[in-house]
Amino acid sequence: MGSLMQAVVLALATTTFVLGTPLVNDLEPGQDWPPRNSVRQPSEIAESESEKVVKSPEVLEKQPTNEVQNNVEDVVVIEASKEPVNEVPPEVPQAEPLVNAQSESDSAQVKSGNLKNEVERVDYTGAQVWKVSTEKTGVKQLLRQLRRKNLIQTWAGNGTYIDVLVKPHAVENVTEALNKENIRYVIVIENLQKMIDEENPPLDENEAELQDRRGHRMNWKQYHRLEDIHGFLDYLAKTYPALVSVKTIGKSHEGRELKLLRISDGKPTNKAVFIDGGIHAREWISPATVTYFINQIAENFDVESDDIKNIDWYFLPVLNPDGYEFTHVGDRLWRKNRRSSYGVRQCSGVDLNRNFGYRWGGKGTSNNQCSEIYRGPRAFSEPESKAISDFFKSSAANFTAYLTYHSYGQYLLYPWGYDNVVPPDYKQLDALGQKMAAVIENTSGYKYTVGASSNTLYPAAGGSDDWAKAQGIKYSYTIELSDTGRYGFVLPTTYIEPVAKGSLAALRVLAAQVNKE
Ligand code: 0X9
Ligand code: ZN
Repeated sequence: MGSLMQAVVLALATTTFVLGTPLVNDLEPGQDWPPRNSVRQPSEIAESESEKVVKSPEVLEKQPTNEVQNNVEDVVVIEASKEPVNEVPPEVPQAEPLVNAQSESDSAQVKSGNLKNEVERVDYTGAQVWKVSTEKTGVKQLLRQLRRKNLIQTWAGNGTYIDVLVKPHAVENVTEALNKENIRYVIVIENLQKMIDEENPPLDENEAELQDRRGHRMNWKQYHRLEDIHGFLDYLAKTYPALVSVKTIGKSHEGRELKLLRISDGKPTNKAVFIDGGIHAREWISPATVTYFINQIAENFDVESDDIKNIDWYFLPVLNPDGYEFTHVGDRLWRKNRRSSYGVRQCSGVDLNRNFGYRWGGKGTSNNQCSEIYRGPRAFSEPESKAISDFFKSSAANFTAYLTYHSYGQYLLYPWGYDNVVPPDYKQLDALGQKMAAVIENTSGYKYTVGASSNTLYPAAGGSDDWAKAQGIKYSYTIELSDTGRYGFVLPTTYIEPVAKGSLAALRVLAAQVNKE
């Protein structure tokens, strides 16, 4: 992993927030989109049908060899130092301080801002991100111990390394522990807070003025607050009423709207594609990429390819709006939604990508509220995931593809995610995935790994991709956008356009396939 071990170079910048636009032009509550010619209702397809799984030779051969990579508990869990809470406390609402779900001993200190209504922000000053080689045996166990002691958090990894957030107070201890076992690592981010501060610089005055004249505040040079994103969706619906419509399909825990935008020229023969982003709050490149698609297709529809025009596009760019907003004002590295922990203040939130109702509760999920992969008390317990399920149930559209955008790692993953098995048509999913990966590499130079989710990453049940596949939506993919760990979740804004361009090229390949189905 020598070449991965580069020195840290940081650019100067500051964080900014921009104002939003008023909400306009939603469909009335309860008012539905005009029905499309329905070919089938995905939700009517029996779950048992989707359970016909085929163990591919590749999958069977590639049983977990790397301890860390293949066990999500060892890859993405960020345990709090508290005793595990295995039972959900009684649902007695009570005021919950707006602080990070980390232990109080956590040295990623919370700056106390005591002004009324001011959210206390988690400060990552001095926290580091290390790329730790997992080639030696026993690394997994050591990392687990360090995590239990609340010295580290684990971010993402593959067969050869894992990215580890080392808390400021723990740098010395963790250095010693790794050195003692001769485990190789490199410091990738020396001061995480500095990187966070520099990630999303404010716009210059000209750009800000331009925004005001455009009628919306979106651009792809910045990461935006929810208000800007929703304002942009409403702007498009108002500007192109014959083509674009916005519907609120539900509300989050904290009452934020789940806005779904449809682009359709109304041809009854159109297939449908559903795309969501922002299921994990801290993965900011995801909503940025999904809104980039929306902009491209809505603003250029007349001159777009037939492959694009012959599809009804459904976009939900921020599926976890509470979490997303919390990453802007509270904790930049928040992952889950913001379900209240009713008294267990460190342990709010459900991992929405463990809450979907297919194989819910299986591998790679946790019943510990404090876990980063807490699956919730039951399938679809969360308003955000439930809204998706309800939408699909009530929609007459002919969904042929479901894409859910995450970060990071540069993976194109198809089902199943719940275990090391693949669906009967996995070869077609793999072939299309490979084509998409090739075009991303040609367009933007980013290399993606294509494979079955559980086998390529780790088993994790209750994911939205598996659920969509189980509803009969043929081309279901989780796309882990850039990068591969240099910046991880804290990807500078200069990456938005190249990442989104590559992803759009892949989307065109998918559209071509959908039109052939
Ligand atoms: O663990 C996840 O939810 C996804 N990775 S992430 O780093 N963005 O959190 C991968 C999900 C893959 N799909 C399933 N396991 N169903
Ligand atoms: Zn994710």
